[in-house]
Amino acid sequence: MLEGCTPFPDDLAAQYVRDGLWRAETIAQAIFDSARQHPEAIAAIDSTRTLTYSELRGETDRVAALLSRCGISRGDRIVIQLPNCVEFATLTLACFEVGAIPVMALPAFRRAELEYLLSFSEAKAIAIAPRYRDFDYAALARDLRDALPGVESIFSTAPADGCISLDENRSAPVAASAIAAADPFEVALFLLSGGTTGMPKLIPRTHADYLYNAREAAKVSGLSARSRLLIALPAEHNFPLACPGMIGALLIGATAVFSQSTNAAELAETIRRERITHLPCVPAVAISLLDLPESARAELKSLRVITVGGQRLQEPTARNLKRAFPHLVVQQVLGMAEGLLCYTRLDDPDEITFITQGRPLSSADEIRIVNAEARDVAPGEIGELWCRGPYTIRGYYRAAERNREAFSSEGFYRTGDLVRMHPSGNLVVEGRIKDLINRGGEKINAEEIEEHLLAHPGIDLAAVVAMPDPVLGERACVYLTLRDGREFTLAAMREFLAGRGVARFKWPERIEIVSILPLTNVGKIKKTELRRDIEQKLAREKAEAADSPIGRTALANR
Ligand code: OOB
Repeated sequence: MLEGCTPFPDDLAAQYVRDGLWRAETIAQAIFDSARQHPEAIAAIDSTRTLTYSELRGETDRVAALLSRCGISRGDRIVIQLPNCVEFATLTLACFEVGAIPVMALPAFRRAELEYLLSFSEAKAIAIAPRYRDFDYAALARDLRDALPGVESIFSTAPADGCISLDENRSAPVAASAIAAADPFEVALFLLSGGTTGMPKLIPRTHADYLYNAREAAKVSGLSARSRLLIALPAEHNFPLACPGMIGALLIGATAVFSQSTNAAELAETIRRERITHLPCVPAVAISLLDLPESARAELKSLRVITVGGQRLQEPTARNLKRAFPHLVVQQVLGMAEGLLCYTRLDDPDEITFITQGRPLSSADEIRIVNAEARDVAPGEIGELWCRGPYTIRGYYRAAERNREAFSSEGFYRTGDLVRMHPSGNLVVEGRIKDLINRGGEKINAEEIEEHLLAHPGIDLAAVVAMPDPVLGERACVYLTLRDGREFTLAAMREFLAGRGVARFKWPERIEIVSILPLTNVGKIKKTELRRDIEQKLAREKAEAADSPIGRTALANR
C-alpha cells in the first residue's frame, strides 16, 4: 500500500477477498462494467448536459488520456475542488482509471486549506471550475501553482488562462495503451476527516473497500437501475460520493443528478423536473424542505427515500418529514469518511427510524461502545463508539502520532462520538468528545481556527466552541482573551480570517470577549463550561427578544 498508509492485516484482507466483500477490480472497472450493461441509460445529469453510460465511458477515457498526456499516472495526487457537475464524475473516474489519487477538497476551501492539501498530499495538479459563486478559482489556482513547485497543472471545466481545459479535449483521441490499470487494493482516493487536532487528516480509501462501501450502501438505500439520485451536498463528501451517492448509483445503472443549489425551492424544482427518487441530505436541508409551500411540496411526489445524516436528525423533524411527505421513507445514516456507516433499514418501523441513527451496514463491521477506561459499557449505556471492519481505515495518511490516539492497538477507530445501543439494536448518537463544530453537517475543526486566531497580535487565548442553532444544529462561537487594551470585533475577525485564506464556513459567527478563560488544573480550557455559558446566553437573549415588541420583529425576520 502507498507509503504513509496503514494496510489492513494480511489475514483479514485475504478473508475479505475469500468472502467476496473485496473484489479484484478498480472503481473504474466496476463502473465500466455497469456502462457495458446499460449503455443507453442516463448516467449523469447536471444543469448543462446529460450523459448516457456509453458517453460517460467515452468522456472518462478521453480525460484519462489527457491526464496521461499531462504526465499524471499511477499514484500521483490531484486535488479536486469542483462544484457539482458532470466533469466531477468524469474526472474522478478518469483518476480511478489511471490510478491517480484524487484528494477530495471542497469548493468552499480557500488558500489556507488548499495550500495545506496540495503540499501535504504532494499533489501534481489541481482541478477547478474557473469561476463559481463569484469566486475566481482559476486565479487562486494559478497563485498556488506558482507558489508550490510540485504543482504542475491546473485542470479546469472551462477554458481559462494558464489552465488545461477538460472540455477542449472532448474529441481528442484515446491513448489507451498509455494507461496502466490501477491496483484494486491500492489507495483509490483521499477523503478529508472532520479532524480534531490541527489540520484535517487525509483518509486513504482503497478501490476494494470503497466499492464494497458503495455497493452495500446502494442495497440498504433501495437503489435500483431505475433510481435517480440527487447530489446536492458537495460531491467531494463521502456521503454524496459513495454512501451510496454517485459511485453507488453508477455501479448499478442508476442516474446521478448534480445540483449546485441547496436552496429548498430550487431543489424541489430539480426533484420534480428530474423525477428524483433518492435524496441524501443533512438535517438543515430536510428542515428547509418542510418550510416549502404546499404547492412546492406536491412536486416532490417522485421521491421514495430521503436519507438524512452528517448530523443528528431531531425526532420532531423526522416526524414532520413523514407527515409532510407520507409517501416517502425517512432513512437515517450515521456515517464518517473514515469508514463505518450505520443506516436505519427501509423496513424498520417508523418509531425506530425516527429516534435512532441505524446499525452497521455490514455483518463484518465490529463495533464497541466503551467508557473512558476503554471497557465496554453495559447495554444501553452511553460510551464512545469504536469501529473496525472491511471499509474502515486503519490509519490516516502520514499521521503516525495522530494514529496512535485515533486507533486502538487492535485497530479499532475511535470515532469520538458518544452513542448508546437502543434495544432495537440500532445506535443513538448522544453527543461527542471530539473538539469540532458540526455546522449543518460541515465539520469545523476547533483547533485549526484557534491556531489562526492566535496568530493575531491582539489575541491572547482563543477557544472555539459550538453554539446551538435551530437549523444548522451548531455554529461556531469563539471566546477570546485580548492583550492589554486591545479591542476585537466580529468584522475585524472576519477580515483577519479572510486575509489568512480560511474558508468562510469556518469563521466563528459570534465573539465573546472575556478577561479569563476557565482552565482545568492541567491548564486546558474547560470547553464544557464555555458551551454551557453560550447556551444560557442565547436562551436569555431569545427570551428577552420575545418580550420586547422590537425583538419580536427582529426574531421574526431572522
Ligand atoms: C459524515 O462524514 P464526516 O466524516 O463528515 O463526519 C463524521 C461525523 C461522525 O463521526 C459524527 O460525529 C457526525 O459526523 N455524524 C452524525 C451523523 N452522521 C455523521 N452525528 C449524528 N447523527 C448522524 N446521523 O458526516 C457522513 C459520511 C457518510 C454518510 C453520512 C455522513
